[in-house]
Amino acid sequence: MDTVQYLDDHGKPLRDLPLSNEELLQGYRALCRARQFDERALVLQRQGRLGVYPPFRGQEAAQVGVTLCLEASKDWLCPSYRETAAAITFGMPLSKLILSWRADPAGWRIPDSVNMIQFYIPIATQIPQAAGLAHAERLKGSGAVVAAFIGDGGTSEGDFHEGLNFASVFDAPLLIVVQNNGWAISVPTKKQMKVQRVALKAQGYGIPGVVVDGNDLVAVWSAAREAAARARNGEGPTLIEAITYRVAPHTSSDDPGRYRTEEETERWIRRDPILRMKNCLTHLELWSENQEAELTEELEGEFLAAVEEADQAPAPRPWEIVEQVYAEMHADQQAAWNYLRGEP
Ligand SMILES: Cc1ncc(C[n+]2csc(CCOP(=O)(O)OP(=O)(O)O)c2C)c(N)n1
Repeated sequence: MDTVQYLDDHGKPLRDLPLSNEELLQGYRALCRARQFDERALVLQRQGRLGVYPPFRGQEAAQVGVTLCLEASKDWLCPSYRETAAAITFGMPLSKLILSWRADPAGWRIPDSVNMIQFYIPIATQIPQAAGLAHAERLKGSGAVVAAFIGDGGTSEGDFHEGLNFASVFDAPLLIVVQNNGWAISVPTKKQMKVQRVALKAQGYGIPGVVVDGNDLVAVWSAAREAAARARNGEGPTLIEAITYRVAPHTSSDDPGRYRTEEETERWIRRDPILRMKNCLTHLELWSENQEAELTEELEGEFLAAVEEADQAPAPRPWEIVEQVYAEMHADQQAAWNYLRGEP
């Protein structure tokens, strides 16, 4: 299968780009904003100010490129734990995300203006839910699309199959974005599946499957935009496989040195999506080091303000942990909840 690519490994455009200069700049800023959060979040985690954190370094373009095609108050985002970059770009307040990765229930309450479902931790459970959500939007005739993210390992789960089949037969307006980052914790993709490309699995559901260079923001954005247009037009789901790499550990608790080589990681660091995009902008004479310095300062300020806001949030209370779990509680659950609240 061909891989959609617009930038070479150094960021030089290979052909005319399907994005305006404003979009290219918007995309680069969004990438930098995501990385700023990710780098700082790891520092907070090492200081004991976040819980376990799943970094996304290296995967920014695969997430940002898709999310920039969505409207936060109309479309839906169903992210796995790896998609903090998508959540940021979709409009989740940074302070909420900090609280969320602190396991503070206040972070799990998503603002009404952001149509995001909370990060899915059980692998692939987002796919049937996203398919149902997309089907519901189609029945309502809202014109909304749903983007669900999943990793390469997640495509081995039964939920992935059921969700894709359902979405396919009902022409649900769904984008299934598989970030193929080469690893499912310590399991390499070649031990996970016998097909060479995850996108080939789309044929089994009779839907289009597209392979994109996941470290090329322009490629991801344009493929996602086409898929979203098809979905809005009633033409059903598309599977987008974004080839990328998790430069960071699986989570802040992982030691990737135990299962992969430094050479492999170094190779991907040289294809860094942000560096490539910066080189692209520089090549097109759209970006300067002064602008870079200004942006860095702005993003640092934004992050520090978000940490301050999160730090000022009231301490979570024990009963909040189940507050958003049940629409209606069984009598036993209600009794346990009342007990936690200190009520008879
Ligand atoms: C149903 C389920 N099984 C197992 C796990 C434990 N687990 C957490 S992450 C992970 C690997 C997922 O790999 P992949 O889907 O490739 O996503 P990535 O972490 O690379 O983004 C596993 C097995 C889980 N969270 N949920």
